[in-house]
Amino acid sequence: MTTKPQPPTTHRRIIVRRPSPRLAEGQVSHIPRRPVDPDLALGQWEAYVDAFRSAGWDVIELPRRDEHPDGVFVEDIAFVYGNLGLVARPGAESRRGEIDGLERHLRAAGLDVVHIHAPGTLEGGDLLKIGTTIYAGRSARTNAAGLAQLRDHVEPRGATVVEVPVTAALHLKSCVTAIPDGTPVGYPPLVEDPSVFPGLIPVPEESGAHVVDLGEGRILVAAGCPVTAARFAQLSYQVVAVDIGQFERVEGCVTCLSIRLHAGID
Ligand code: CIR
Repeated sequence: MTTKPQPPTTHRRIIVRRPSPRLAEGQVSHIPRRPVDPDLALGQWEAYVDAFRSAGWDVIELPRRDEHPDGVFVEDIAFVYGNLGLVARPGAESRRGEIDGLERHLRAAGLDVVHIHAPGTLEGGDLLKIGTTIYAGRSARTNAAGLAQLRDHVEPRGATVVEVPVTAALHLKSCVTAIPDGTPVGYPPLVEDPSVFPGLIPVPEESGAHVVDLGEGRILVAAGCPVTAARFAQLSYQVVAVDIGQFERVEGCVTCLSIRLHAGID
């Protein structure tokens, strides 16, 4: 693993999309379907976005696409590496239309845009970026052709792609993310091959494996992983916890509600 920094983005921005009133109809693959309260979800989403604003991030809001129940989970439709914006091709057919119009917004954010094409499928939730290493989950949503196209786009830009099998959860980032110093954190029952991740910190709560680097020593985690949050605080991180319970009901986590444009761990 190398932590050589990528070309810096000048400031921190997130791309988000307001949740659809049909969020309850979103895909669920590894958990039983449960009801979702759309009003509560909207309030949780607003608090999530506010956590970034409070940490100094600018917010780019994509147009609403209420016909897409999973449209709020924008992490899955793009991947950003330096100045490259990769438009994904979701493995879930119900999510394919979510990419419509995305290229324009990525270009407006100053990115060079490329696309994943059929037969490739790839979802951003399967990509974990630590310095110039991109851990790439091969999952039910991201296939070999998608990963080959990813390599073609990022390796000439200096990245190393490390393929990781993912069968126990939806995406790689459902199992493993990383804290800002580049150390991976994972929930052991879901990490199929821990040897892939040097120095992996095991965490005792599933949602504790989902960390967003907010910058300047701050990290965003979901409420509901207090033991893990206390551990991160001991490592001197300032932990910001947000309740995203309504999104967890449709297998979302704290990473998947935004695309981060920054130079940090992602
Ligand atoms: C899906 O199954 O596609 C959505 N219900 C949840 C997507 C969550 N994405 C993520 O964690 N990156």
